[in-house]
Amino acid sequence: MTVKDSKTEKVKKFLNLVGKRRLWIQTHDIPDPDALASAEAFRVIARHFGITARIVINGFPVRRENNALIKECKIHAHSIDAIKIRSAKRSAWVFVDCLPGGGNVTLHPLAPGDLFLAIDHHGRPDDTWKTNPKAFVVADPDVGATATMLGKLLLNLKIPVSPRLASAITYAIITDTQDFSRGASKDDLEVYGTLFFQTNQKIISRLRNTTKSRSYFQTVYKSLVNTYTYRHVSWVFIGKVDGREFPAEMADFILSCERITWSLALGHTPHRLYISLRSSQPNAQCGQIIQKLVKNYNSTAGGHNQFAGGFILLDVSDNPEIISALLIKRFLRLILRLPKYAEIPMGTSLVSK
Ligand SMILES: [Mn+2]
Repeated sequence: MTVKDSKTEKVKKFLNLVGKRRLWIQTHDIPDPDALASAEAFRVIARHFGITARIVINGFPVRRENNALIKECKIHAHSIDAIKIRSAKRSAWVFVDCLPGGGNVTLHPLAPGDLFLAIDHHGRPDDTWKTNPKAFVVADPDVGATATMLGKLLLNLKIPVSPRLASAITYAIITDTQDFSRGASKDDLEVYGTLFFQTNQKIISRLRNTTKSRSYFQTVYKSLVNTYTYRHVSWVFIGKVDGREFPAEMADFILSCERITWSLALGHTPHRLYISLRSSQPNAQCGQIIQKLVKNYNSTAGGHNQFAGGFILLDVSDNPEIISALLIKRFLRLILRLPKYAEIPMGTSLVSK
Protein backbone atom coordinates (compact mmCIF):
# COMPACT_ATOMS: atom_id res chain seq x y z
CA MET A 1 0.00 0.00 0.00
CA THR A 2 1.24 3.47 -0.85
CA VAL A 3 1.76 5.39 2.33
CA LYS A 4 0.86 9.00 1.76
CA ASP A 5 2.48 10.16 4.91
CA SER A 6 1.67 13.83 4.62
CA LYS A 7 -2.02 13.10 5.23
CA THR A 8 -1.35 10.88 8.22
CA GLU A 9 1.05 13.48 9.64
CA LYS A 10 -1.54 16.19 9.22
CA VAL A 11 -4.08 14.16 11.18
CA LYS A 12 -1.53 13.46 13.92
CA LYS A 13 -0.64 17.12 14.14
CA PHE A 14 -4.31 18.03 14.45
CA LEU A 15 -4.94 15.45 17.16
CA ASN A 16 -1.93 16.69 19.12
CA LEU A 17 -3.45 20.18 19.13
CA VAL A 18 -6.82 18.96 20.47
CA GLY A 19 -5.49 18.65 24.03
CA LYS A 20 -8.27 19.14 26.55
CA ARG A 21 -10.82 20.40 24.03
CA ARG A 22 -13.94 18.38 23.32
CA LEU A 23 -13.74 16.68 19.98
CA TRP A 24 -16.84 16.52 17.78
CA ILE A 25 -16.98 14.47 14.60
CA GLN A 26 -19.62 15.69 12.19
CA THR A 27 -20.85 14.13 8.96
CA HIS A 28 -22.89 15.72 6.19
CA ASP A 29 -26.62 16.05 6.92
CA ILE A 30 -28.57 12.78 6.76
CA PRO A 31 -25.40 10.68 6.57
CA ASP A 32 -24.95 7.87 4.10
CA PRO A 33 -22.84 4.75 4.81
CA ASP A 34 -19.65 6.49 3.69
CA ALA A 35 -20.20 9.37 6.12
CA LEU A 36 -21.17 7.07 8.99
CA ALA A 37 -18.29 4.63 8.53
CA SER A 38 -15.84 7.52 8.22
CA ALA A 39 -17.12 9.14 11.41
CA GLU A 40 -16.82 5.90 13.35
CA ALA A 41 -13.35 5.29 11.93
CA PHE A 42 -12.23 8.71 13.06
CA ARG A 43 -13.67 8.13 16.53
CA VAL A 44 -11.49 5.02 16.76
CA ILE A 45 -8.43 6.96 15.54
CA ALA A 46 -9.04 9.69 18.14
CA ARG A 47 -9.43 7.09 20.88
CA HIS A 48 -6.07 5.63 19.88
CA PHE A 49 -4.63 9.06 20.67
CA GLY A 50 -6.40 9.11 24.05
CA ILE A 51 -9.19 11.43 22.90
CA THR A 52 -12.86 10.63 23.47
CA ALA A 53 -14.77 12.05 20.54
CA ARG A 54 -18.48 12.22 19.86
CA ILE A 55 -20.19 11.77 16.51
CA VAL A 56 -22.81 14.42 15.75
CA ILE A 57 -25.18 14.54 12.83
CA ASN A 58 -27.98 16.71 11.56
CA GLY A 59 -30.87 14.51 10.51
CA PHE A 60 -30.93 10.75 10.86
CA PRO A 61 -31.21 8.63 7.71
CA VAL A 62 -34.59 7.45 6.48
CA ARG A 63 -33.17 4.71 4.30
CA ARG A 64 -33.31 1.43 6.11
CA GLU A 65 -29.90 0.24 4.93
CA ASN A 66 -28.32 3.33 6.46
CA ASN A 67 -30.13 2.91 9.75
CA ALA A 68 -29.13 -0.74 9.73
CA LEU A 69 -25.50 0.33 9.49
CA ILE A 70 -25.89 2.53 12.59
CA LYS A 71 -27.41 -0.38 14.48
CA GLU A 72 -25.28 -3.25 13.21
CA CYS A 73 -21.97 -1.45 13.53
CA LYS A 74 -23.00 0.14 16.85
CA ILE A 75 -22.32 3.69 15.77
CA HIS A 76 -23.35 6.16 18.46
CA ALA A 77 -24.44 9.32 16.72
CA HIS A 78 -25.91 12.30 18.51
CA SER A 79 -28.20 14.89 17.01
CA ILE A 80 -26.48 18.25 16.56
CA ASP A 81 -29.50 19.99 18.18
CA ALA A 82 -28.98 18.05 21.39
CA ILE A 83 -25.38 19.00 22.12
CA LYS A 84 -24.38 21.88 24.34
CA ILE A 85 -21.31 23.91 23.54
CA ARG A 86 -20.60 27.02 25.55
CA SER A 87 -17.23 28.04 24.27
CA ALA A 88 -15.83 27.55 20.80
CA LYS A 89 -12.34 27.60 22.29
CA ARG A 90 -13.04 24.41 24.19
CA SER A 91 -14.14 22.49 21.10
CA ALA A 92 -12.42 21.03 18.11
CA TRP A 93 -14.24 19.67 15.08
CA VAL A 94 -13.66 16.95 12.54
CA PHE A 95 -15.79 16.94 9.39
CA VAL A 96 -15.93 13.73 7.44
CA ASP A 97 -17.34 13.24 3.94
CA CYS A 98 -18.09 16.98 3.82
CA LEU A 99 -16.40 20.34 4.24
CA PRO A 100 -17.51 23.00 6.74
CA GLY A 101 -19.29 25.70 4.79
CA GLY A 102 -20.46 23.20 2.19
CA GLY A 103 -24.19 23.31 1.51
CA ASN A 104 -24.72 19.72 2.61
CA VAL A 105 -23.76 20.24 6.24
CA THR A 106 -25.57 22.27 8.88
CA LEU A 107 -23.04 23.62 11.35
CA HIS A 108 -23.44 24.26 15.06
CA PRO A 109 -23.50 28.05 15.65
CA LEU A 110 -20.06 27.80 17.31
CA ALA A 111 -18.55 25.56 14.63
CA PRO A 112 -16.09 25.10 13.02
CA GLY A 113 -14.42 27.31 15.62
CA ASP A 114 -10.70 27.90 15.58
CA LEU A 115 -9.49 24.31 15.31
CA PHE A 116 -10.85 21.83 12.84
CA LEU A 117 -9.98 19.02 10.48
CA ALA A 118 -11.91 18.10 7.35
CA ILE A 119 -11.49 14.80 5.51
CA ASP A 120 -13.38 14.63 2.27
CA HIS A 121 -13.36 13.36 -1.28
CA HIS A 122 -15.66 15.95 -2.80
CA GLY A 123 -16.01 19.69 -2.86
CA ARG A 124 -13.33 22.28 -3.16
CA PRO A 125 -11.63 23.42 0.05
CA ASP A 126 -11.85 27.11 0.86
CA ASP A 127 -8.63 28.85 -0.23
CA THR A 128 -8.42 30.89 2.97
CA TRP A 129 -7.89 27.67 4.95
CA LYS A 130 -4.46 27.27 3.40
CA THR A 131 -3.16 30.19 5.42
CA ASN A 132 -5.01 29.23 8.62
CA PRO A 133 -2.66 27.15 10.82
CA LYS A 134 -5.60 25.63 12.70
CA ALA A 135 -7.62 24.57 9.68
CA PHE A 136 -6.52 21.09 8.63
CA VAL A 137 -7.88 19.79 5.35
CA VAL A 138 -7.28 16.34 3.94
CA ALA A 139 -8.96 16.35 0.54
CA ASP A 140 -8.61 13.69 -2.10
CA PRO A 141 -11.03 14.07 -5.00
CA ASP A 142 -9.57 11.00 -6.70
CA VAL A 143 -10.81 8.42 -4.22
CA GLY A 144 -14.29 6.95 -4.47
CA ALA A 145 -15.12 7.04 -0.77
CA THR A 146 -14.08 9.03 2.28
CA ALA A 147 -14.06 5.70 4.15
CA THR A 148 -11.10 4.74 1.97
CA MET A 149 -9.16 7.73 3.28
CA LEU A 150 -10.03 6.75 6.86
CA GLY A 151 -9.14 3.12 6.17
CA LYS A 152 -5.73 4.25 4.93
CA LEU A 153 -5.22 6.33 8.06
CA LEU A 154 -6.08 3.37 10.28
CA LEU A 155 -3.70 1.14 8.38
CA ASN A 156 -0.89 3.71 8.28
CA LEU A 157 -1.25 4.32 12.01
CA LYS A 158 -1.38 0.55 12.61
CA ILE A 159 -4.57 0.90 14.64
CA PRO A 160 -6.43 -2.41 15.09
CA VAL A 161 -9.71 -2.46 13.16
CA SER A 162 -12.62 -4.39 14.69
CA PRO A 163 -14.78 -6.63 12.48
CA ARG A 164 -17.63 -4.16 12.95
CA LEU A 165 -15.57 -1.20 11.78
CA ALA A 166 -14.02 -3.20 8.92
CA SER A 167 -17.56 -4.12 7.84
CA ALA A 168 -18.71 -0.51 7.99
CA ILE A 169 -15.72 0.73 5.96
CA THR A 170 -15.90 -1.95 3.26
CA TYR A 171 -19.68 -1.55 2.99
CA ALA A 172 -19.19 2.23 2.64
CA ILE A 173 -16.65 1.72 -0.14
CA ILE A 174 -18.87 -0.59 -2.15
CA THR A 175 -21.96 1.60 -1.76
CA ASP A 176 -20.24 4.92 -2.45
CA THR A 177 -18.48 3.55 -5.55
CA GLN A 178 -21.37 1.29 -6.56
CA ASP A 179 -19.21 -1.82 -6.47
CA PHE A 180 -16.17 0.03 -7.83
CA SER A 181 -18.03 1.21 -10.93
CA ARG A 182 -18.29 4.88 -9.99
CA GLY A 183 -15.28 7.05 -9.31
CA ALA A 184 -13.33 4.21 -7.71
CA SER A 185 -9.54 4.36 -7.53
CA LYS A 186 -6.72 1.95 -6.78
CA ASP A 187 -6.80 3.14 -3.17
CA ASP A 188 -10.44 2.12 -2.77
CA LEU A 189 -9.66 -1.36 -3.99
CA GLU A 190 -6.57 -1.64 -1.82
CA VAL A 191 -8.27 -0.59 1.40
CA TYR A 192 -11.24 -2.78 0.60
CA GLY A 193 -8.97 -5.73 -0.12
CA THR A 194 -6.93 -5.25 3.04
CA LEU A 195 -9.89 -4.84 5.38
CA PHE A 196 -12.09 -7.44 3.70
CA PHE A 197 -10.55 -10.27 5.72
CA GLN A 198 -11.44 -8.50 8.96
CA THR A 199 -15.11 -8.00 8.08
CA ASN A 200 -18.03 -9.82 9.59
CA GLN A 201 -19.91 -11.19 6.60
CA LYS A 202 -23.04 -11.73 8.65
CA ILE A 203 -23.22 -8.00 9.30
CA ILE A 204 -22.62 -7.24 5.60
CA SER A 205 -25.35 -9.62 4.50
CA ARG A 206 -27.80 -8.05 6.94
CA LEU A 207 -26.91 -4.61 5.58
CA ARG A 208 -27.43 -5.72 2.00
CA ASN A 209 -30.71 -7.47 2.66
CA THR A 210 -32.77 -5.12 4.80
CA THR A 211 -36.54 -5.27 4.66
CA LYS A 212 -38.31 -2.20 3.33
CA SER A 213 -41.46 -0.42 4.39
CA ARG A 214 -44.73 -0.50 2.44
CA SER A 215 -44.47 3.21 1.83
CA TYR A 216 -41.10 2.61 0.19
CA PHE A 217 -42.75 0.44 -2.47
CA GLN A 218 -45.49 3.01 -2.89
CA THR A 219 -42.89 5.68 -3.61
CA VAL A 220 -41.03 3.39 -6.00
CA TYR A 221 -44.32 2.84 -7.85
CA LYS A 222 -45.06 6.56 -7.95
CA SER A 223 -41.56 7.20 -9.30
CA LEU A 224 -41.72 4.59 -12.02
CA VAL A 225 -45.06 5.72 -13.42
CA ASN A 226 -43.76 9.29 -13.51
CA THR A 227 -40.52 8.48 -15.27
CA TYR A 228 -40.13 9.65 -18.84
CA THR A 229 -37.47 8.87 -21.37
CA TYR A 230 -36.35 10.38 -24.62
CA ARG A 231 -33.57 8.57 -26.50
CA HIS A 232 -30.84 7.93 -23.88
CA VAL A 233 -32.18 10.43 -21.34
CA SER A 234 -34.61 9.85 -18.46
CA TRP A 235 -36.24 12.14 -15.92
CA VAL A 236 -38.75 11.92 -13.11
CA PHE A 237 -40.57 14.29 -10.80
CA ILE A 238 -41.42 12.02 -7.89
CA GLY A 239 -43.46 14.50 -5.86
CA LYS A 240 -43.29 14.43 -2.06
CA VAL A 241 -40.41 12.47 -0.52
CA ASP A 242 -38.95 12.01 2.99
CA GLY A 243 -35.59 13.55 2.16
CA ARG A 244 -32.76 13.59 -0.32
CA GLU A 245 -32.04 9.89 -0.09
CA PHE A 246 -34.92 8.70 -2.22
CA PRO A 247 -34.40 10.87 -5.34
CA ALA A 248 -30.74 9.78 -5.26
CA GLU A 249 -31.70 6.13 -5.05
CA MET A 250 -34.21 6.50 -7.89
CA ALA A 251 -31.74 8.33 -10.12
CA ASP A 252 -29.35 5.39 -9.66
CA PHE A 253 -32.07 2.82 -10.20
CA ILE A 254 -33.38 4.32 -13.43
CA LEU A 255 -29.85 4.75 -14.75
CA SER A 256 -29.62 0.95 -14.66
CA CYS A 257 -32.29 0.77 -17.39
CA GLU A 258 -30.87 -0.43 -20.71
CA ARG A 259 -29.86 2.31 -23.17
CA ILE A 260 -30.33 5.04 -20.55
CA THR A 261 -27.15 7.00 -19.93
CA TRP A 262 -28.62 10.08 -18.22
CA SER A 263 -30.98 10.07 -15.30
CA LEU A 264 -32.50 12.99 -13.42
CA ALA A 265 -34.76 12.59 -10.37
CA LEU A 266 -36.54 15.32 -8.43
CA GLY A 267 -38.52 15.13 -5.24
CA HIS A 268 -39.49 17.60 -2.54
CA THR A 269 -40.06 18.03 1.17
CA PRO A 270 -42.00 21.06 2.48
CA HIS A 271 -38.90 23.27 2.33
CA ARG A 272 -36.60 21.77 -0.24
CA LEU A 273 -36.68 20.49 -3.79
CA TYR A 274 -34.04 17.77 -4.11
CA ILE A 275 -32.30 17.07 -7.39
CA SER A 276 -30.20 14.02 -8.23
CA LEU A 277 -28.37 13.65 -11.49
CA ARG A 278 -26.56 10.56 -12.76
CA SER A 279 -24.78 9.58 -15.93
CA SER A 280 -22.98 6.46 -17.01
CA GLN A 281 -20.81 8.45 -19.41
CA PRO A 282 -17.30 8.84 -18.01
CA ASN A 283 -16.92 12.56 -18.79
CA ALA A 284 -20.48 13.56 -18.07
CA GLN A 285 -19.62 16.56 -15.84
CA CYS A 286 -22.76 16.09 -13.76
CA GLY A 287 -21.38 18.46 -11.14
CA GLN A 288 -21.24 21.34 -13.62
CA ILE A 289 -24.55 20.49 -15.26
CA ILE A 290 -26.43 20.51 -11.97
CA GLN A 291 -25.04 23.97 -11.24
CA LYS A 292 -26.51 25.16 -14.53
CA LEU A 293 -29.86 23.56 -13.72
CA VAL A 294 -30.29 25.32 -10.38
CA LYS A 295 -28.88 28.65 -11.61
CA ASN A 296 -30.84 31.68 -10.32
CA TYR A 297 -32.43 29.67 -7.52
CA ASN A 298 -31.63 29.81 -3.84
CA SER A 299 -29.80 26.53 -4.00
CA THR A 300 -26.84 24.33 -3.16
CA ALA A 301 -25.56 21.77 -5.63
CA GLY A 302 -22.40 19.94 -6.53
CA GLY A 303 -20.94 16.62 -7.43
CA HIS A 304 -18.58 14.58 -9.53
CA ASN A 305 -18.43 13.55 -13.17
CA GLN A 306 -20.98 10.77 -13.01
CA PHE A 307 -23.19 11.88 -10.15
CA ALA A 308 -24.35 15.10 -8.57
CA GLY A 309 -26.98 16.28 -6.15
CA GLY A 310 -28.39 19.40 -4.64
CA PHE A 311 -31.48 21.20 -3.50
CA ILE A 312 -33.42 24.39 -4.04
CA LEU A 313 -34.85 26.10 -0.96
CA LEU A 314 -38.60 26.45 -1.38
CA ASP A 315 -40.59 29.48 -0.27
CA VAL A 316 -44.20 29.05 0.80
CA SER A 317 -45.32 30.49 -2.52
CA ASP A 318 -43.13 28.13 -4.59
CA ASN A 319 -44.68 25.24 -6.45
CA PRO A 320 -42.10 22.42 -6.61
CA GLU A 321 -43.83 20.84 -9.58
CA ILE A 322 -43.55 23.98 -11.68
CA ILE A 323 -39.91 24.49 -10.72
CA SER A 324 -39.20 20.84 -11.51
CA ALA A 325 -40.80 21.16 -14.95
CA LEU A 326 -38.52 24.11 -15.63
CA LEU A 327 -35.42 22.26 -14.43
CA ILE A 328 -36.33 19.28 -16.61
CA LYS A 329 -36.60 21.61 -19.63
CA ARG A 330 -33.19 23.09 -18.86
CA PHE A 331 -31.81 19.59 -18.44
CA LEU A 332 -33.14 18.33 -21.78
CA ARG A 333 -31.95 21.44 -23.59
CA LEU A 334 -28.44 20.93 -22.23
CA ILE A 335 -28.13 17.19 -22.67
CA LEU A 336 -29.77 17.01 -26.08
CA ARG A 337 -28.01 20.24 -27.16
CA LEU A 338 -31.27 21.71 -28.38
CA PRO A 339 -31.15 25.11 -30.05
CA LYS A 340 -32.80 27.95 -28.17
CA TYR A 341 -36.20 27.86 -29.88
CA ALA A 342 -36.38 24.13 -30.52
CA GLU A 343 -39.30 22.29 -29.03
CA ILE A 344 -38.65 20.28 -25.89
CA PRO A 345 -39.49 16.58 -26.34
CA MET A 346 -42.35 15.29 -24.16
CA GLY A 347 -40.75 11.89 -23.75
CA THR A 348 -42.47 8.57 -23.36
CA SER A 349 -43.40 6.85 -20.11
CA LEU A 350 -40.92 4.29 -18.88
CA VAL A 351 -43.69 1.96 -17.73
CA SER A 352 -47.41 1.82 -18.45
CA LYS A 353 -49.84 2.38 -15.61
MN1 LIG B 1 -18.72 9.88 0.19
